[in-house]
Amino acid sequence: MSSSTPVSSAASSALPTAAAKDFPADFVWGVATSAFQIEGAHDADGKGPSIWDTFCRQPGVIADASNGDVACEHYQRWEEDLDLIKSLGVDAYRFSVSWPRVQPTGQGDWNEAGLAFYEKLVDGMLARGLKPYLTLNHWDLPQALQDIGGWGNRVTTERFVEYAVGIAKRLGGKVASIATHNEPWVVAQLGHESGVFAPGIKDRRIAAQVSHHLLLSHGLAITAMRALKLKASLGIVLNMAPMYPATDSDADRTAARLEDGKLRRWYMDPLFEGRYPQDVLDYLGHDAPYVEAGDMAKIQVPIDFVGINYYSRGMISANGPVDNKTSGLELTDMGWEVYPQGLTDLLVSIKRDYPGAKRLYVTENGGAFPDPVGADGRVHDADRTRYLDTHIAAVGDALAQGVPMGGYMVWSLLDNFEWASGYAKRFGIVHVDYATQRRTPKDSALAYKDFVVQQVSQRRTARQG
Ligand code: IFM
Repeated sequence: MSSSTPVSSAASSALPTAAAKDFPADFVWGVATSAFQIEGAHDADGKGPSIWDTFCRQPGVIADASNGDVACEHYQRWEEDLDLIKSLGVDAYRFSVSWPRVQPTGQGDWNEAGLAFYEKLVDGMLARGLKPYLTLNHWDLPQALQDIGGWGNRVTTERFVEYAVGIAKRLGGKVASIATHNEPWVVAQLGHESGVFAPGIKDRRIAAQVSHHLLLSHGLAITAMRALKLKASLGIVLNMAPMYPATDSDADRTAARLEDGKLRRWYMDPLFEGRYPQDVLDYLGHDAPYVEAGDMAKIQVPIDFVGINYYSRGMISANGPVDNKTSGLELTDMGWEVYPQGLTDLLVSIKRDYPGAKRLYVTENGGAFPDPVGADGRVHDADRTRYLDTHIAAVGDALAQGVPMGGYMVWSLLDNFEWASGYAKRFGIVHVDYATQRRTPKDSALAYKDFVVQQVSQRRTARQG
């Protein structure tokens, strides 16, 4: 029996600020998740362990000492979850493939049961009229590859190309889009410099090398997948935040510029200009990555889109990031400032700085807020609804300034495993009761649905007119 409530129409009005903006008829509305955060079934049907399976077993690294073993049981409940997505009225579902589910050791033999799962999932989307947006690497590297150095070992770039081509051959004729990596900055920085994410390495030199290997593997995989002449569009997803100087002083401006360099230009410059930014290379000094002749050209291959994951801004002084609590802005449960203007500023800056980036999507945007289920059995998440309203409106403002936006996806469809924060932080527009796995659409889901339905009906009317 299904344990989710399908999304009916919102009693509340839709998203009023967003509804006042203009979105083009082909704009894609979606919701997003990732494999490790929702699937569970960590060792089912031949799946191999990922670095996150291993990492979660280290004491003290996950806030609530949890792991991804069960998560949202999406591996078992995928049909019900696709029905839920369909009932939201959206065009697209962004999901990721777990590499160790389809290739347990990250090389050689494929796991047919794992491939069949994603094939069913994609066919299920198509049967429901949903466009599949696939991400290849949302952080769950096969542990067997970590055992030989993981992303710090150049060999992993070759393994990634094999994986990408295998998935592209199997699913590339059905999916609308394939992104190579999700947020390579997180993998490099949080996984290898601060070590708060898997694989838990704390070494700036390795982190820089990892970022280079991620970019190189991206370029190599794009070239290899391009040769297959897929109908899917090909790109990458980056996390970004505009970095504002705390004051107009030269010192603060230089510090903000460097932070922007480390987060945004370090990835965008190689992708679109074929070089690393000099100020960041200078900052890294001896820790700068080893780059073989020809690597930068391999990275700078044409892509169809850049996905941008936006949550908040950075406010930077010469002494480091300014404490979020001092700004007076609303903070999410992650302690991140709610700052929709930052999304417009960021998107406009990308259009200005990277004219080669022809198509942009917001591939993640949303907020964690503590949402208890009310006595009426509903989740009245007015904070999240407001967050979505103002951020979608911010995308509308970017469109009005000529930014080539292709779509917007809410992070996340479901409450899920929020990495080092465990299950304590809830990003979903659908509440998950982890004891029963019951899914309850929050008010934000109802409002998003109403908004999207309105957009789609305007689209139809425009076509008929
Ligand atoms: O949950 C993550 C997601 O996996 C990647 N982007 C940021 C989200 C919220 O932290």
